[in-house]
Amino acid sequence: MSEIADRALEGCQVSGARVIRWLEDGEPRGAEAFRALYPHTGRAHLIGITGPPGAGKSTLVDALITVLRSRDLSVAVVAIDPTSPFSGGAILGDRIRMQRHATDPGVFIRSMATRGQLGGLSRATFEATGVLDAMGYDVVIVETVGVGQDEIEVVDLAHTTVVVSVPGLGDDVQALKAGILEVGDLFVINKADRPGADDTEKHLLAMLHGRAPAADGWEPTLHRTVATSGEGIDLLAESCAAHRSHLEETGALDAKAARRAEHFFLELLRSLAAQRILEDAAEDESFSYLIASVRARELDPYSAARRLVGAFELRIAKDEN
Ligand SMILES: Nc1nc2c(ncn2[C@@H]2O[C@H](COP(=O)(O)OP(=O)(O)OP(=O)(O)O)[C@@H](O)[C@H]2O)c(=O)[nH]1
Ligand SMILES: [Mg+2]
Repeated sequence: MSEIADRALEGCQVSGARVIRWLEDGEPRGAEAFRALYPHTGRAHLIGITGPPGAGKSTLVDALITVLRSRDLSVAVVAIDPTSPFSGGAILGDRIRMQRHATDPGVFIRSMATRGQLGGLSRATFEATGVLDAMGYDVVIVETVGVGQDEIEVVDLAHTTVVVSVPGLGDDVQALKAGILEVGDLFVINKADRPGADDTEKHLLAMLHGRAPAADGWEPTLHRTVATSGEGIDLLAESCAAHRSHLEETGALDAKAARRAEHFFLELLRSLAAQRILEDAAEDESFSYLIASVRARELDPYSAARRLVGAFELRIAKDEN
């Protein structure tokens, strides 16, 4: 087993961070370390937290860390910044907001910029959370801004999904995408110290009422929090733990884990297969001819893609003979 994986398994944060970086960069030694770590995953409680920009998600995570630490649980956080082209703005903000936990060895915070990520957001997140899980963290939190399908997918792949909204903006609840409402297990109205929390709660309840009941029978819970003061965070942490127990008791946890593993496998397969075919095609001058034909509308993209895959299959068959 690779030495670095060994150290990550012992909880070494420097080693864990290095493996995550290798995986992000698509380095083969990242995959090698992951192979050693993977059998040790499956223990952590994975919590996804999402909501509109500025809803107080990072502040909420920071407060949640405090509560979880007081219960002697170790916590890792993956904060995903979907928009910033460089690892600037929001990432720096997250680091500062969670700074007071920086020296606590039971807390590990990673920020991830996902632009240009090979294989997409969910693959990068799966890998990072897998490493953190294997490192032995009791709780692994993923924070994403709830803006796109990718982000919804990421939180949906967690065990427990927390959807954060805020009072004030009348349309805020509507601004939460329908898809996000569907995947939420716990709903939080943060900044409950601001006016309008009652209205937001009414809106949310109405929307949740119209939702199809969860297959595992979980009734979504609604929480009011003031992340900046820690108000309501204890109950939120309790509800997260209750949801995890519910998943365990109903067998839904195993089903979720299976779905997660399959999702990652298929995504990886898609990206590796595409990569392989493209590498193969790059050595062939007919590739640029195909692109030119599509551009000139002499050939449609479907036929071009099929031809490319067909040519790849032919070459494979030839190599085998
Ligand atoms: N009044 C009030 N302000 C809050 C509360 N929670 C967070 N804030 C403030 O809201 C601002 C945004 O907080 P963040 O935690 O960065 O929000 P975020 O959702 O992580 O933001 P992004 O990651 O950029 O989308 C900060 O100035 C916080 O201090 C709250 O409960 N009440
Ligand atoms: Mg944030």
